[in-house]
Amino acid sequence: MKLTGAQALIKSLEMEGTEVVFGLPGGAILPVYDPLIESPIRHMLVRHEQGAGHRAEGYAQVTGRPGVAMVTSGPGATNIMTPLANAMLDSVPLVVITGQVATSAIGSDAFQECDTTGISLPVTKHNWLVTEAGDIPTIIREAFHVATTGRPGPVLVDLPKDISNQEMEWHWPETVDMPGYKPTIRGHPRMIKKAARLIVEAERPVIYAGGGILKARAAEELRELAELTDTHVVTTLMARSAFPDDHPLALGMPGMHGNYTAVAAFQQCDLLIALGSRFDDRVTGKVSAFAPGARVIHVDVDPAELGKVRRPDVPIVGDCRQVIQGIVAEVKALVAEKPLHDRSTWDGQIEEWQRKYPLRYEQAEGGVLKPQYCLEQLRDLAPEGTIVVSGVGQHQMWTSQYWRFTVPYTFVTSGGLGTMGYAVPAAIGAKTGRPERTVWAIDGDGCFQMTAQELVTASVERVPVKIAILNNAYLGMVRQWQELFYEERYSEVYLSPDLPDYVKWAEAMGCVGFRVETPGDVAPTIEKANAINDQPVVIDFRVDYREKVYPMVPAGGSNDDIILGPEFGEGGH
Ligand SMILES: Cc1ncc(C[n+]2csc(CCOP(=O)(O)OP(=O)(O)O)c2C)c(N)n1
Repeated sequence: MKLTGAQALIKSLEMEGTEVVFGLPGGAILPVYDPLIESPIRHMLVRHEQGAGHRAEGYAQVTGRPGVAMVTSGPGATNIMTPLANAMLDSVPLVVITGQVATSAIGSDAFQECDTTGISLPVTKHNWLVTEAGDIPTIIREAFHVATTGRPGPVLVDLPKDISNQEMEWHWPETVDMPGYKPTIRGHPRMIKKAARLIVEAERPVIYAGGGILKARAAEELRELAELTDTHVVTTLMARSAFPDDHPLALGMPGMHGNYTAVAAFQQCDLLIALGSRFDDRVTGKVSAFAPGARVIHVDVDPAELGKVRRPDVPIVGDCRQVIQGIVAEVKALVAEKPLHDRSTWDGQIEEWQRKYPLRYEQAEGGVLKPQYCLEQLRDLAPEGTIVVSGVGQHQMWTSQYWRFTVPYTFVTSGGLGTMGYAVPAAIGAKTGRPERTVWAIDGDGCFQMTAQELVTASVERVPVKIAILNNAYLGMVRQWQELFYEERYSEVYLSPDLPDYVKWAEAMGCVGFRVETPGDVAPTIEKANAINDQPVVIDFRVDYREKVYPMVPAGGSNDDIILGPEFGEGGH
């Protein structure tokens, strides 16, 4: 069967089970948009290519399937670089197709030409420039394979216009053969045995669960390991929802804005069991002062992570799910002969920290609206299985702190890159992937202004996401740093509470808009929003601009210098 390169591309995407493509056409990708009309693949037309990339990420994060985006050459391609970088740091499987100028024009500064493979090289797991239409099926097969196996990540396929128009003989490769790419999945049995022994013998162990747990679909295994070994679990920002927050062994988020107990448990533990986590600086603070008395077991599918920041005592390269299963089996064998080390003193210490240093804020009745109060109400009124998507800033930290995640894959956020503007498009992508779930985006007013236009698509395509703007009229997180570390010298952080008018803006984009100014209005308005299921909804919560995120470990400082905040009397512990 003869097909054009463009037809072969669409057919290859279909063969890979692609359900939806997020994108925006232009000159160089025009040939591919034509056969898309006949394809069963749904295309969602975005308003900015950044929106296509983040949508694909939101879709991938909640479904576990790769997100697919398609854009044109030049500015279309450069506009999607931020999502690629975001997906690279958060290990999100993405397949991005970019149009390119004709091969004869490459290197001539042609209209809308840019070196897309060059620009994207450091922010993709791999990329391809197609030079023969006949290569398209194999390249697409490989692209999906690389994006979804080992440590997942974004890949890019750059497709010149003449190659899209070139004829080829259709064929579909049954297998992928990439001799240079063979991720290690099964952990080393000797290391797994060693890890199990350390866990059984530890007096003060703690599990440091990272985003890799979710990527490996290992939430069940994590729970089994924690319960079997009576070990508390700290979940990083990227691992929130991987372990139920209502579980007695759950300690919540560590790091710069982690809760006291999670941070202290790391500092005082004698065994740190790092599972799919990467010792990010926002978690460790000053590395030399991090978990000083701990031996470290580090499990990661990416060998480059082992020893990158902290040298592990037991390094295990492998898929978290399989490795945890292996550890569980070994632990069972060991405890059949000798019980776990007594942990009652350690458990008692953890309980004491939890009692003494909970998260705290004060919502005065009828007083200025606190962002944490809005979040608690959103959480308490959310239907079971609600997916929460956040932007980046104070609201993101409060969301992670105050939401109670009980179902895996219900939190979607930009962790590694910290991309403002992520929430609105990622929420639309999440809702597209899980239309049966309620999807709430918790956004900052600054973030919202970066990508709000994507709500036009949400209205047109009937994707009824819900957006809660915690509107503090500032670039709040930056304001917080200027207040604490720059002697309240506020520089370029004021935004205004009512310019733009978020309700009118929402309405102009085909959404329902609400405004909430008092604590008493919070719950009734959320209930109204929850009842709307055929249109996107935006709530503009006018919250206290002075509220700061605590606890806080100042950047570069030791985790021992955690500041609890004014509710505890200013100062450390
Ligand atoms: C694209 C981008 N630009 C700048 C920053 C730096 N930054 C981090 S948080 C923040 C403020 C975010 O403000 P807002 O969305 O209003 O959220 P808030 O912190 O007030 O909750 C800024 C500017 C960033 N993370 N991303």
